[in-house]
Amino acid sequence: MSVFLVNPSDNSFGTAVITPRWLFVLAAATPTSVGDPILVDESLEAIDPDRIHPGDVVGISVHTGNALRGYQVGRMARQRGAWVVYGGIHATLFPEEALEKGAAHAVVKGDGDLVWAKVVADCLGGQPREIYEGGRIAGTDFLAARWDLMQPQKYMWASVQTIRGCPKHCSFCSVWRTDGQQPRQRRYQSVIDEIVNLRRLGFKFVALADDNFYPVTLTDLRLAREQNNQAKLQELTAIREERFQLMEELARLPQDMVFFTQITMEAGEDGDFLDAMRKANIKGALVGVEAVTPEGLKAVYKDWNYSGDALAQRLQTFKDHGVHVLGSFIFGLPTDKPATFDATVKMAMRAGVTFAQFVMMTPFPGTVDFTRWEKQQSVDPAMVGDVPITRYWLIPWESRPKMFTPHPTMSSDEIRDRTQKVWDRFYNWSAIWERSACCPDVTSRIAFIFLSKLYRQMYAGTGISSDSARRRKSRRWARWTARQCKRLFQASPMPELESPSWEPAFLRDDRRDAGQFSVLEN
Ligand code: B12
Ligand code: SF4
Repeated sequence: MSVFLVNPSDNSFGTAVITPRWLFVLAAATPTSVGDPILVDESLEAIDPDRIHPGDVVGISVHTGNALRGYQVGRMARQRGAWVVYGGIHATLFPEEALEKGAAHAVVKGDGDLVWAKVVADCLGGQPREIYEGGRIAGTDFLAARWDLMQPQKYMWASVQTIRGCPKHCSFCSVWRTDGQQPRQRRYQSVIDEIVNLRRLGFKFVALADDNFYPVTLTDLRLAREQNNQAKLQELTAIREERFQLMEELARLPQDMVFFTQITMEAGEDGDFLDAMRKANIKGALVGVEAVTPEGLKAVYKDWNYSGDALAQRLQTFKDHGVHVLGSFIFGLPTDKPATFDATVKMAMRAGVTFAQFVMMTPFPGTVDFTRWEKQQSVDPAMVGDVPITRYWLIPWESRPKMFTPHPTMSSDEIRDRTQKVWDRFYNWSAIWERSACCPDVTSRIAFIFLSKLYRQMYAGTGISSDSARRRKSRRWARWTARQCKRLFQASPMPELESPSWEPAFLRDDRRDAGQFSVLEN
């Protein structure tokens, strides 16, 4: 029998931007007794059903966007006699749905690092449970990924996680509810070992796939001090110190390495942290700006963010410290007006953000926004065919609306149209050319231009090219650009690169094979 791990996707580009980390972590969690698992990333290539045989174990990860495709794969695998197991954020939130629509034998809720070995053993024993609680494991238990099973020539960026959880509570985000508000830091030695491993393979671009790389703000420290809460102060200081330790170690890695992460805007007031990031070669960060007006920020429970001139200044600070910003903006908030679109793109350009994404307000399950919307809909639920709109991920793509929550003054088409125009304006040739001036030489300037166009093509999914001919053409273009970009990201492997030697206390933990683990409650 074989263990398959499948990352479902409707779109296969042959090349992908970032490695889906869960695939390689679950590979590491697979008991050695069953051999290496077979990894299938459908964003590269769709799964071939003939490879699945009776008795195989098929692990499928679903987030809300790929749940429908995931369920298709699961039904196919079960029909072929395999054990079907789901995990990932969507399965954690809707385990019954995976059992019913995805033909699951079992669903893992929460982290899979430690519980997966038990699930595989139970399947092989013929008696899997329906639900497994993977829980929120301690940072010291996070597994390093099995990069030896990756096809390096297929990905531009690798992904390594250094921390899970986020102390904030934004209304549109599920992270603080599923991953918890208590930051769980991985041991920095384990992070560095994994990155060294990736550089040996020829990866110099690594995304730090963290919810929030800056879990302790200066304000948090000040408040703990003012409240004379010594225990809290000690805890926060320890987390912060470990962040700095990690960055010091990153700074010792080969200097051609480039890291990218996700961070809150508050880091903009912490010059020491930004300087440490620059030294660590963390050259860019996704910053959730969300809205450029105070009303918009209040609507998403993010009024600790800046707006207006202060916002432009704050974002500029990142750049001044050598950290490029990928600004993330949301459109479709109840407070948005037609003028908001123009104000947002102008702000993005004025604030000097290097990349930007403009996403349409989507109520993701597990968020405050989703709960509120589901409650509103419970009275007289809107339906698309026989699916309630609050289960929009089950609606086939062709008939799925592009926006789900009605806006008080603008139609969905108007919001989509205006959002698309903002993407076009931010990523027009002359704007990209101007921004590319941040590159040190001609080659990197060309890389920057390609990457900007690819980013726009892959992520501006507001659906304006709704007819299939235009969609096909746009996919062909994205495929071609992705291939060119891949070349720009390639580095020569450094097989001789050595890991620092760590103290003996830092040992590889093999408790997973024994099925023993502890779960944090928070
Ligand atoms: C890094 C990241 C990205 C990166 C990289 C994506 C990639 N290729 O990997 C980028 C920036 C590209 C990205 C894009 C988007 N992302 Co994102 N992303 C993340 C983030 C921060 C970390 C994901 C990660 O790699 N974690 C590390 C791995 C090891 O953890 P994991 O995936 O949770 O897997 C563990 C468990 O879930 C479990 N598990 C997972 N799968 C399986 C399967 C089995 C069988 C088992 C047993 C267990 C199991 O075990 C794993 C190990 O413990 C998460 C936040 C989060 N906390 O999940 C958001 C998150 C997944 N993203 C989210 C969203 C919304 C998006 C976008 C739609 C944003 C946008 N508007 O464009 C796009 C969609 C892109 C796409 N088509 O997939 C949401 C998803 C919400 C939802 N309900 O689906 C999340 C949860 C963040 C949020 N704000 O709520 N993302
Ligand atoms: S959007 Fe970012 S800052 Fe807000 S809760 Fe989610 S991870 Fe934290």
